[in-house]
Amino acid sequence: MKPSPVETHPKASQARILLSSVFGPYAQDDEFGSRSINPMELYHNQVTRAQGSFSLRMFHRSWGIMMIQENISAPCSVLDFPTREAFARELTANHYDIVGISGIIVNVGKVREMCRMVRKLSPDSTIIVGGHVAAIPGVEAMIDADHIVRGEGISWMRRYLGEDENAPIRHPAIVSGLRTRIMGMLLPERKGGTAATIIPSVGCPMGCNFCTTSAFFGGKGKFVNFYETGDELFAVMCQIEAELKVHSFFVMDENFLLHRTRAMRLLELMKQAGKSWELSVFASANAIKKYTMLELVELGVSWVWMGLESPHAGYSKLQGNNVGELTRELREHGIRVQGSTIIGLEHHTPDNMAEEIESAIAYQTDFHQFMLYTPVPGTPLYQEMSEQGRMLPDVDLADVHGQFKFNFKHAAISREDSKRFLDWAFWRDFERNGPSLYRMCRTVLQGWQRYKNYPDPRVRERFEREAKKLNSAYNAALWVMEREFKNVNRTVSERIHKLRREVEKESPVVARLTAAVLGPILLWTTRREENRLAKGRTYEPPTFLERRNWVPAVETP
Ligand code: B12
Ligand code: SF4
Repeated sequence: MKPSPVETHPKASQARILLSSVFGPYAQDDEFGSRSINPMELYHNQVTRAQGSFSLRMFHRSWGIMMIQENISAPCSVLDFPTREAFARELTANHYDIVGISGIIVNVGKVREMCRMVRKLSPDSTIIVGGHVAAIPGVEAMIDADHIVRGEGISWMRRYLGEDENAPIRHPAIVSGLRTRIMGMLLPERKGGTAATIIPSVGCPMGCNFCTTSAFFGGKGKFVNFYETGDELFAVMCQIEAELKVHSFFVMDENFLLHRTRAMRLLELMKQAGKSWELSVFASANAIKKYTMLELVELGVSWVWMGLESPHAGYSKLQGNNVGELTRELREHGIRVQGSTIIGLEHHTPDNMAEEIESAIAYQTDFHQFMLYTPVPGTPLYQEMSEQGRMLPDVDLADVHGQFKFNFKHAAISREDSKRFLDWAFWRDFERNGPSLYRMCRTVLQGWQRYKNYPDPRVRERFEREAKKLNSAYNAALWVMEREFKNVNRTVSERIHKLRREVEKESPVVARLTAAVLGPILLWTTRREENRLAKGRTYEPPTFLERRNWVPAVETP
């Protein structure tokens, strides 16, 4: 190991840098730690994975390295989702002084292999590894890197290159999702059609014991703000709105609503400028309760990802909140809710587990993520479990992703049963509540009916935009879901039918016409997709190579 980088790289900002995410393919089982049940997808990995052809499929870029690239002045390439061959090709086609590799804990085997490849193919390069993989205790002995960076990487990299680490953060224009696919249809990618990702901060001060993001950026009471004020955030959002022609933002901040002063200032500026923006946010129940429903609606909050955990678990973010009532109220105001429930908390037993799952499902959230209670290296929970001697010794880190089996000894639930309960939760949610796409349509309709005559034109405009989709493509999708669900759960099929009738009441001609014309096509693509999935079809993200401040290397004679 070279010494810790208090000193700068000898070439400082002249150093040529490659930043890469770990290599694919991802949705397969291999020796480097890819797992077929752990694809490079958000929804299909951990939210809608039991929903077959109705599962929402999409990819997200590696925003950490995109943020670093945007905020340094050195010539820098970002290679995202490479194959091993593409990584090798880039290492040999260009000379890089620094190779930065970004990974999370499950990817440690790939990070190890990439370090090995750099040493072989580009022996003069300095290897820097960052991202959550750096939180593994003893990682230094597992991979051959020169520097392993824990926590926030922009300031570290600026420091290493001798640049001003406190300079304002520039935000790259990031399209939040790509290659979106549902019911066997690849959605067209038109400019402005997909939300932009905005990253106001990293970390979360709530410090829940299992939370790896919170722990990685300092733990309880700590986090790193990229944009402190509503004014700064508003300016960045305006810039990205202009660049990407979006009015919808995926706000990648672990607990956006916790910072009320910033959010309320943002609302004030949005009102002054007449911005009819939509925000998808992560927020804990205690943070949501800091706002009235009207404040949330006016702020454009249209989708909330919130931890439901379990009412009996005692997390401070849930204290004093009736989560069931809150999720219902949000949906009644047109705010889609993505609930997140943990399977295998300390108080769970084989006797109460099914009941706890049933009550979580009874909230009828639009989306529902289930995750195993997982002591992840670097978290207080991991520390505690290790001290109690409860960590299972032979679990491959590639399997510690919360969607397989316990990696610790639970007081009452066996490792095998952990998987059974988890799989059952996904299946039961789908069977009882129907496809998330239907549930989302239901919430959108409630919002539209409630706010279509609201005095603030920004709010009306937002709900109108959503209702337009409901009256067209979504209604055709409802037609298909109603048919297909007849065999799964007749009650759900009838509920979908009722919703479709309501949608058609709002817009009798367009909605009926689209269902009649587009419905049969969608039915065909849905069934074709179902067949493909049954035969084992998986999806992989494309490779990206993007250069910034790039000048071709000067050949030395
Ligand atoms: C978007 C996302 C994804 C995307 C993939 C993105 C991608 N292209 O890799 C999807 C949805 C596909 C995904 C999948 C998974 N994810 Co994910 N994901 C996230 C999420 C929500 C945002 C990441 C992000 O961009 N953050 C903002 C950026 C700015 O922060 P950052 O990435 O941490 O980068 C900063 C530093 O870490 C550092 N840094 C990062 N890279 C590098 C490189 C260098 C060289 C340096 C110096 C520094 C550095 O600098 C950056 C700026 O400060 C995070 C949660 C979170 N809030 O971060 C989880 C998170 C990273 N995912 C996580 C997990 C567990 C998974 C999955 C295993 C799914 C699952 N079952 O939960 C899969 C694995 C997929 C796979 N096969 O590899 C965990 C990681 C846990 C851990 N300790 O390893 C997180 C923290 C969520 C959580 N709290 O559990 N994920
Ligand atoms: S509130 Fe959510 S993001 Fe914050 S520490 Fe708890 S689990 Fe992590």
